[in-house]
Formats: sequence, C-alpha cells, structure tokens
Amino acid sequence: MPEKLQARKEVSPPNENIVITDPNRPWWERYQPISYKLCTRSGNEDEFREMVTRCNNVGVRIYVDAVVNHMCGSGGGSGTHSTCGSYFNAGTRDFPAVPYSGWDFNDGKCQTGSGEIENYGDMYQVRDCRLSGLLDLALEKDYVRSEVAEYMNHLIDIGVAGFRIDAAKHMWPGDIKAFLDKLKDLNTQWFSAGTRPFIYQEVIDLGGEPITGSDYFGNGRVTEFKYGAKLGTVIRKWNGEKMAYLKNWGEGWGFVPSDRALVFVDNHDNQRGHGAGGASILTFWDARLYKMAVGFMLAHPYGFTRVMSSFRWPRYFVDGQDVNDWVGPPSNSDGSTKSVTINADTTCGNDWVCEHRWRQIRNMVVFRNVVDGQAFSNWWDNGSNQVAFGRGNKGFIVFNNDDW
Ligand code: AAO
Repeated sequence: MPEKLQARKEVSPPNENIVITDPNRPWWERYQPISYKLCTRSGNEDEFREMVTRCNNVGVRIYVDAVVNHMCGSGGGSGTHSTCGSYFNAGTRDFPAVPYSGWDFNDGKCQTGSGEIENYGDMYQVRDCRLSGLLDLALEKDYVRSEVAEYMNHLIDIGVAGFRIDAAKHMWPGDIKAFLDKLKDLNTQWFSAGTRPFIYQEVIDLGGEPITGSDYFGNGRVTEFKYGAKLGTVIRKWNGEKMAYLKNWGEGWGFVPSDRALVFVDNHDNQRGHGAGGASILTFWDARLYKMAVGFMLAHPYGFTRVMSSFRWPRYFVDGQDVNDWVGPPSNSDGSTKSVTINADTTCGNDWVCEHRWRQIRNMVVFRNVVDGQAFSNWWDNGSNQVAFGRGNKGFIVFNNDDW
C-alpha cells in the first residue's frame, strides 16, 4: 500500500551538466545539460535512486526540474568539462552521450540574425531561437522528443512523481505535449496504477507578451509569476498597496485559474534578480515580511503552492545589482554540494537556510493541509493592513502588517 503523503520536494536538475569555472561553479551551470546521465554535484545515479526510494517509503514525493529545451551554451567549448566527464562539443553541436548532433538543434529554424531571442514580442523567436545562448533543441523532431521522454521515463522508473518543465515558454506547447504523451504512468511500487506524472511548466507571463500561461493549460499547471511579484508589492506596501486589497486575491487579480496555477513567493531565479518579478520579490533576506507572505499564500486557497528552500550566499550590491548572484551552493573542495546538516534546534547548518523548517512556515503547511478543500470565508479587514479570514469551520487566520 502507498504510504500516506507527507510532503513533496522539487529537486535541482539531476542530469549531467557543464562544469563552469569562470565564475567558479555558478548555481546556474545546472541549467546547461550535457547528457541525461544522472550525475551532478549533488551525486550520482545510485545516490539519486537511494534518495527517491527513501523519500517515497516515508511518503515524501520527489519532483524533478527537467531542463529539456536546450543543452549548454553555444560558447561552452569542447572537451570533458562536464559533471560526469562526458565529451561534448558545443561548437559542432555534438553531445554523443545522449546522443544529439547538429541535426537535433534549431539553428536552421531560428530567424534572427544573431540566432538569439532578440524580441519577446515575437513568439517564433522565443520558441525557435536561443535563450541566453543556450543551444536550442529541435523538439519538433520525433527523435529529440523520444530522447527527452526516455530521460523522463528513466526518472519515472526510479520513482519520481512529476516534473517542473524548465523554460516551457521557449518550447511550442504542442512539442511539450508530444513528449509528455510518451511518458509512462508513475511507478506502482508507490503510486496507484494509472497515476500520471504531475506537470508544471515554467512560463513567465507578467503580461505584455504574446505568449501567455493559458497557451500551456493543456499540458498541466503553469507557474503564475504575477503572484509573488504582486504579493511582494502588497506586503512591502509599495505603490499604495495594502493587505485590505487582498480580499479578491486570485483570479480577481488577473491570475490564471486556480486549478492551473503553481504559485510561490520567490523562486531560485527571482530571489537573486534572475528571471522575472523585479525588486518587489520577498525572500528569506527579508525574514519578517517573507514569513507573512508565505503565511498568506499557505492560508489562501488559490493555486498549488510551492515553498522555497535556499542556501545563503554572500550578497553584495554594486549600483543596486547583486554581483554575487551567480554564487553556487555550499560546496566541498572537490566541487560536490555540501550536505544539509540539522542543528540541535532543528534549523539547518552548512549555510542552508531551510525556509521550510522555519517554525511559522512549517506550521502554516500544517494549516494548509488541515483546511484543504474548505471555502474561503468571513473576510475582515480594517481598510488598511490588518486582515483576517476563515477556511470553512476548520481554520481562521489574522495578519497585522500595520505599524500598530
Ligand atoms: C548563463 C549566463 C548567461 C549565458 C548563459 C549561456 O548567465 O549570461 O548567456 O549561461 O552561457 C539560468 C540562469 C541564467 C544562465 C542559465 C544557463 O538564470 O543566467 O545563463 O541558467 O546556465 C527567461 C526565461 C526563463 C528563464 C529565465 C532565467 O523565459 O525560462 O529567463 N528561467 C529558467 C530557469 C533559470 C535558467 C533557465 C531557464 C535556462 O529558471 O534558472 O537560467 O535553463 C523577460 C521574459 C522572461 C525571461 C526574462 C529574463 O521577463 O518575459 O521570459 O525569462 O525576461 O530574460 C520585467 C518583464 C518580464 C521580463 C523581466 C526581465 O519584469 O515584465 O517579462 O522584466 O526582463
């Protein structure tokens, strides 16, 4: 019998990636695949299998960040500077460990002079050209779709429960559907027969571009980036915003329908100025306001919620820009990622922030599970930043973000 579901966890891309030494091992090297071997700074395939098995056995589900839009950057060079030592040549588009070759990339299809995405107002560029120089896979080809599906099915066999589809905006929705249709049902050692993988697609839609989150509803959920940007603005009390205005939070704020939304206060990009959302995004660095935002998110029925869990890095601002936005996870001298140690007071060591263990956040996860399915009810506000609401007859919560 499957264990009772205890928790869900999204993990960093587990497949082999390029090793970047300038800057020294940035976190973002993991978004530059070299092969689909499970072999990264976090460990090898045996270690990944052990983690998934141990988690599943206690009801903790694992979701994989699937980077399948592209391989490494076009300037990645050639050699074996990859986390498993697989040879590749970015210049000739050769990735023999998959294998992919020149035919499997969109170089001929992209219509911009530079081969890069130059204008987000042109949906063809956004899907057919390179995102930040990353070699764009030709997902219209059945061969490429099959390689991607084989990678994902390998993970399903191991026991993962679903996927974040990285850079989904940069793939045609029909191409994503084509590789998702090739996926197996989840492993019946832990899931009931016929269970499909849970899919959420990273589509940054803050408005003003032709590609919208709704284009992707047919494939699963989509990330709702407006959520964290707006909630941060309200909790910071910027632009005259106040919590009283949260009364119609959700679709009333122009968000995608609740049953299509994957929501979060911050993510691994916008907590350090990458991706989208801007300065309003709240993070662990603003701990008091952050806890209020995450508490509000977890109390409110809108969307499928995701809590961030981070590592600390030496933030250093020059002209308002964090010049250390690239710094990778706490690591050992051989480059491997340091373990998450647990201190006597249940916080994490080794510079892991572990927001998910913060008392207020952990307790609000319990709240969310208790009130699951209960209606949003009995809203109250003081016309300013004191608000309260119920969830049926199971829960009630009060926020005070006024200075009194
Ligand atoms: C690294 C280097 C690059 C180098 C490249 C190749 O930093 O200089 O060219 O290697 O050698 C991560 C890092 C990247 C890193 C990459 C590969 O963030 O810095 O590049 O790994 O190592 C777009 C995409 C979205 C993407 C986001 C970062 O649409 O998919 O950029 N996120 C995912 C991952 C992310 C990862 C990748 C994808 C790649 O979560 O970690 O990159 O696998 C607009 C567009 C957005 C666009 C942003 C940023 O946003 O709408 O779609 O996101 O621009 O380019 C306002 C607007 C808003 C706009 C925003 C920012 O808020 O309203 O729409 O401004 O301009």
